[in-house]
Amino acid sequence: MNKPVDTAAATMTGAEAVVELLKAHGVEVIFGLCGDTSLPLYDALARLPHGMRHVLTRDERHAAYMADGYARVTGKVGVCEGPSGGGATYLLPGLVEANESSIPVLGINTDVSVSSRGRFTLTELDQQALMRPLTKWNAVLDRAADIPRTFRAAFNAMTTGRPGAAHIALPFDVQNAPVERSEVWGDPSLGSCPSRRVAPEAFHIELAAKLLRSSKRPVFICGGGPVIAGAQDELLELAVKLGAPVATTISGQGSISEEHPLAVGVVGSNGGTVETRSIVDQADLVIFVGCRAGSVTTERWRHPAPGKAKIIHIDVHAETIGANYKVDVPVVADAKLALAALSEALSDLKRPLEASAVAKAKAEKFAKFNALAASNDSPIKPERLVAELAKALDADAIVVADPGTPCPYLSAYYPVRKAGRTLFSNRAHGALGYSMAAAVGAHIGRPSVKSVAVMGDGSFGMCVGELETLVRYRLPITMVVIRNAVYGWIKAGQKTGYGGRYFSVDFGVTDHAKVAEAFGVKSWKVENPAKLGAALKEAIAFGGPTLVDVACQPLQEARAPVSEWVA
Ligand SMILES: Cc1ncc(C[n+]2csc(CCOP(=O)(O)OP(=O)(O)O)c2C)c(N)n1
Repeated sequence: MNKPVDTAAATMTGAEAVVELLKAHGVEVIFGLCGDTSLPLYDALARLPHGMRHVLTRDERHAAYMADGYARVTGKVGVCEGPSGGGATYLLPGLVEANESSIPVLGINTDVSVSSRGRFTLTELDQQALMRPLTKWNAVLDRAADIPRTFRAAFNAMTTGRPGAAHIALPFDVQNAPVERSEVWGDPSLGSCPSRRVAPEAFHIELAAKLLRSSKRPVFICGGGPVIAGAQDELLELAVKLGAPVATTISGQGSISEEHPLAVGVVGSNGGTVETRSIVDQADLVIFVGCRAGSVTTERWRHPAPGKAKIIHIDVHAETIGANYKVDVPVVADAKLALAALSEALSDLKRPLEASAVAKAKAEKFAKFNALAASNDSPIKPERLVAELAKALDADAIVVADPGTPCPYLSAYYPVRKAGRTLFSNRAHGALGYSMAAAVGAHIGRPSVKSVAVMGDGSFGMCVGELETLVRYRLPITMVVIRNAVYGWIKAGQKTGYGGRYFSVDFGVTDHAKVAEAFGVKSWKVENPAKLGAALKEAIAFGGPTLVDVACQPLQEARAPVSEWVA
């Protein structure tokens, strides 16, 4: 029988305080998996009238990826939880991905009692040390009185400055100890990102505006920052004013509609092409916006070539600026405020919308793509799959791409037809097996649109257990599995960089459709390219989880969109 909650009492338990604090920060959903040390927390979730939904997963890794996908499409903090020991080590991959991708995700692991520490207690683990290098902020609670301020600090850290992940370890006895009810309060504005915007310094805006006026061929390269900051309108206004092309990283897709005449598409060694690279090479000024200018985006810091173009770098995280390029003007600020301030400073400027170089680059890029996308070859070419997916999905649909074939091909050629987050990938660590769970989170965050996960068979092997979760909640998510029986991306690297000396990259063929059917997922198996479009459309229209197993050309035999296989 449920134990009644005494709301008149001056204290509540630590576990009850945790539930109240999540609610107070606007949390609507928690993804997680139960354990011995989590029993008080689960009991508080069962008893309190909090209104939050708990999504029970089959693996903590996927609970964290779900929280990540949810946070990416809503801008809200994604929350995941698991028990001590293995629960913490399994939650970790999702937390580190979110943290490095600047996505606000809170991981909570319950823990052995404070009073049991150092006594060879089952599952004891130094969660403080484990999570410290992987999260923006983390704490292990030693006493219940610290619960309220610890949760408030975690939400503050996740949604201010550069967003990131936070982790809290919640010992068993701390969950049962009393907390003053009057201390249990939260600020709901800290529940979404960015909760506090940092304005740029006027001096740097003046300098940047001067440089923009004098430049002849400015080019924007947008990372994840503009989408996280909701700066799409401000970016478009400034780009149009300058007549400047807008390129993006993979995480930056959605900064601008890729159908806009100034939108270049993705640049870099994963999703970029020689044509999109040429636009960067023509620039006399590059404006990095919310972008780390990392190895993939810049093809190992060669495009733009150091010293060739002047650099304006806008980022909310001061340390990012200048980490990779000598910067002419640093602008430490929220992307939305910085771009708006630049537009204001250039309010008199109206350059003609000269987009012929972008149009030429896009035409050349898509001429090559379209020729391959029309191929009736079997196994099916990745280009054909991307084209059929684009035809089957509307502009609002969310597509999550795993590493391997999906990420570079989708980011290069799948048309992001609207500004905002509709296509994404786990670009920080690129761990295989992300897309299925991230699509679950995305669906829960934005249930009115279709969510699709595209994965290789390598990725499928790393997330297959989660199919049961999709069936249990009847989630209308479509999974597309690229069947090629190989870790293709790596085999392609062995081909291009190591003289085709293939070593330990091939594995056996799995009938993914049959596996999925065994879980209760409606499935299709496609070998014939002529049947692919219809299968995708049926799967997408079905009201529950679906999977399409597609026999695809292995990456080492395909024409890659990428310029090289080196990250
Ligand atoms: C957890 C993890 N282990 C290893 C890798 C290294 N890796 C990158 S791509 C890739 C191959 C992907 O194979 P698959 O999912 O079958 O897709 P394909 O490349 O064949 O399209 C591997 C092993 C990784 N990204 N993540």
